Amino acid sequence: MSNRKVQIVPPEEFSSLKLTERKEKAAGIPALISSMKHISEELGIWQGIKVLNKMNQKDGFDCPGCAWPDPDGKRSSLGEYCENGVKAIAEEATTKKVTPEFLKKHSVEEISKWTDYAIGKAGRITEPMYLKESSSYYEPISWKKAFEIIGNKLNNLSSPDEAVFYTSGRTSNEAAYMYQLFVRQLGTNNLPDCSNMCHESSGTALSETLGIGKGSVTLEDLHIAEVIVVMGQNPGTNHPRMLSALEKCKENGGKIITINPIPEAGNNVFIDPQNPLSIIKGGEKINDIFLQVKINGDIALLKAVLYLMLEAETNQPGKVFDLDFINEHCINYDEFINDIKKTDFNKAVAESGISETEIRAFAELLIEKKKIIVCWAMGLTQHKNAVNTIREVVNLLLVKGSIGKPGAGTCPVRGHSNVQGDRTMGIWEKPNPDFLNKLEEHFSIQCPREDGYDAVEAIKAMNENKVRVFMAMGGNFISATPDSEYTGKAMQNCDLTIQVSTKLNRSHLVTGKEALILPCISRSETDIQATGKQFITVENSMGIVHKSKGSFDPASPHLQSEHAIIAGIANATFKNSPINWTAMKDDYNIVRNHIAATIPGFENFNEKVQQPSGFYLPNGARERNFNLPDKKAKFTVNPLAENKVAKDNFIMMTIRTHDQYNTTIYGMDDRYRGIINERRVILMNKSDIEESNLQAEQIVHLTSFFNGEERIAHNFKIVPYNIAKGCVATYFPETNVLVPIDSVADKSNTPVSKFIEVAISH
Ligand SMILES: Nc1nc2c(c(=O)[nH]1)N[C@H]1C(S)=C(S)[C@@H](COP(=O)(O)OP(=O)(O)OC[C@H]3O[C@@H](n4cnc5c(=O)[nH]c(N)nc54)[C@H](O)[C@@H]3O)O[C@H]1N2
Ligand SMILES: Nc1nc2c(c(=O)[nH]1)N[C@H]1C(S)=C(S)[C@@H](COP(=O)(O)OP(=O)(O)OC[C@H]3O[C@@H](n4cnc5c(=O)[nH]c(N)nc54)[C@H](O)[C@@H]3O)O[C@H]1N2
Ligand SMILES: [Mo]
Repeated sequence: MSNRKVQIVPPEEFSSLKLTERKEKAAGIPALISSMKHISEELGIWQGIKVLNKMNQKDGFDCPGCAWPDPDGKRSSLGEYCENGVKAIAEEATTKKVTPEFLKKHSVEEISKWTDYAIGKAGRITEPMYLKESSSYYEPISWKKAFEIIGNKLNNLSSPDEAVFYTSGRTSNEAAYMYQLFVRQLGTNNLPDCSNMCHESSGTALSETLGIGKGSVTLEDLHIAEVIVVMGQNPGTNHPRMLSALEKCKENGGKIITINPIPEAGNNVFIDPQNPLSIIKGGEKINDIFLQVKINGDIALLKAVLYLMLEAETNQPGKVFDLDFINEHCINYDEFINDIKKTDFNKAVAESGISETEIRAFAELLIEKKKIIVCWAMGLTQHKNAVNTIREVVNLLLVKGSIGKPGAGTCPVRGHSNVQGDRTMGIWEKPNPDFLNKLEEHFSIQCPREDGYDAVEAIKAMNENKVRVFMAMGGNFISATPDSEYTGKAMQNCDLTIQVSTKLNRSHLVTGKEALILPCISRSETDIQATGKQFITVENSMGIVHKSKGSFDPASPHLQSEHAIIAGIANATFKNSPINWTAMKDDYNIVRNHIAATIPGFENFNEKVQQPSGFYLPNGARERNFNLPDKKAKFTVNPLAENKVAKDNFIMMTIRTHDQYNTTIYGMDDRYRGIINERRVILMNKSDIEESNLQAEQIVHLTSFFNGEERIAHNFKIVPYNIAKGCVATYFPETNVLVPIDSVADKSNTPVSKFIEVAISH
């Protein structure tokens, strides 16, 4: 165990809270001002504008923010980005630097006492750095030496399964492909990724019911849908460009329903900052119906609505459900209908937390319409019964025949900009055997066949001393994972931890006995290899693969691309390799040729990718050609959720502010929610505050309960908020310390970050 005394959780100290009005409206002039503030602080206004002009353009680079797609046709000359895309790029293109001198001055113990905000603001890492077993200070190391240390350690393991290789979702297709290939050549499937904590529940539910773990809609479908339901998602903050699609849908007469324990800005009114007319008009009202569901009351709500729809269908057969579609394309319909018939309607209404009148209005809308899209994100996926909830979403779409036709379908809105592509490239701890066969045949290697560890399993294995080496291709494993104290100690059991990173974060401080930081170039930067300037590709939330090419000078001349880093490690690990790693690093076209030969849908990759807007990957659900037995989609039976907590306790969800990208804290404000300059807050319903004899802005402590265990986090200020009764919200990652490692979703093993039973004390 590493004996450095580092702090695993962020300091429990306050900034200085100021409360303002909650914003009804998203974007508009305040968004422009906020973006420009971040840009000028991090890289200066002129350089900033130059960078922004290249973002999401056909000849430019893909925004490192979210995975929302770009328009297929003309791109706006004013720029294709949003406020939070600007912050993402400001953070990446910052001129601040973490140099060897910086790390000589500040020990890991010292930095670990800083807030995540302060750690991130230190800037871009400029050189490979090494933390020796006996030292508290990183020192510079050559790339060659760093690769040798890794190669030696890997070659001395008693089994390749003693190494774990994590991926965060920013990694390009080409780098992800090389990474998983390296890991499989080494002999393990230990490839956990951020998906395990994110949309794994969606992938699990969709694969089982529709034969593909991805969404089925395109951007155009959103524009022409009759109804879009947005569940468990905060697009105004996390996918701001989605608001333009919702606005287009409304212009075409569509209705928007949002289902959330809190009314998020932007679900209400959206002002397109790139459209002067929209600014003058004061924006579009986006939302038609807002249903303030209790946390994890979604499955109850869906069942209540399906019950009412079935009633209407029984009265007018064939008028509500699409029986032709059901007969031709689905199985298990009778079982599903029997289950809905048996639903205790009043119980379902009560558990949803929504009034019967509102549920009836929602059902009426669905009864009438034929083209329905459901969008969702973490509010559905991070629950114990997440897979069941998403399967119920699929049931709703199937009865309406709302899959595989224009204006209808599933829309799990992805997080990281290439998280979907990484999976397509084989970053998965449970690989498909056909894919492994292809790799074996194409590369003359032997692939391991046993499933590897996912994120939670990897942490438990570290805790049990079964992992000697942990490597992360991006991300911030320590802060993103549940049960921070447990995870931190587990990580410190490793002999060597390796982080391929752009910016400093807590995972560089809470490490194994030895640690390496391998700094890489970022999306917006030029990548020059032996054969010249390279580009990379990414896959967005709608399965479109397209090019991304950086054009700015790397933050430091010592940086390497993720591809070169993987090739360097592979060359240092394998003596007589049948795979030519150097050729791949010298020319990414060669990587793409390998991808073309081994992954369906990528045939002629190097030609197809030259199309300016990229190309669509095959998607069976989109064509009603379900990749399941008999090519049929499957109805499922899903019980109501168990949402019990002890009397006086609350259900807590951990959410993102408007000023962060996961564990990267851009700033201290949550502007749309009117919470300024403080992250240690707890959002609470006014009547709950009164009934608990608490007060606004009072300082409280939180204890979480699970399976007889307790965890505690101190110092949060109460913010009265319009949140469903019995529910509270805090920010991720400050409260990850309260998320129990064993509290995971059934089947997907995703940490339950949106349903934590807590007691509030003072
Ligand atoms: N600017 C910015 N963009 C991002 C990110 C970021 O941190 N910053 N992160 C990226 C990543 S990796 C991801 S996965 C996505 C995350 O995007 P989101 O899923 O939008 O992110 P969260 O903040 O987790 O918000 C969850 C939403 O679900 C609601 N919710 C919570 N529990 C429930 C529930 O039980 N039922 C319902 N119906 N709603 C619930 C919350 O109130 C909140 O509005 O965004 C991506 N884009
Ligand atoms: N309690 C709670 N926990 C959660 C969640 C939640 O809602 N609640 N959400 C979960 C979700 S949805 C996700 S996706 C995970 C996120 O988990 P991660 O993906 O592990 O975390 P990030 O904060 O996105 O990682 C940020 C770091 O990535 C590095 N980085 C940025 N760009 C690049 C790049 O181009 N290359 C490389 N190599 N590195 C780069 C930087 O060093 C930066 O510090 O967290 C999960 N954890
Ligand atoms: Mo995510």
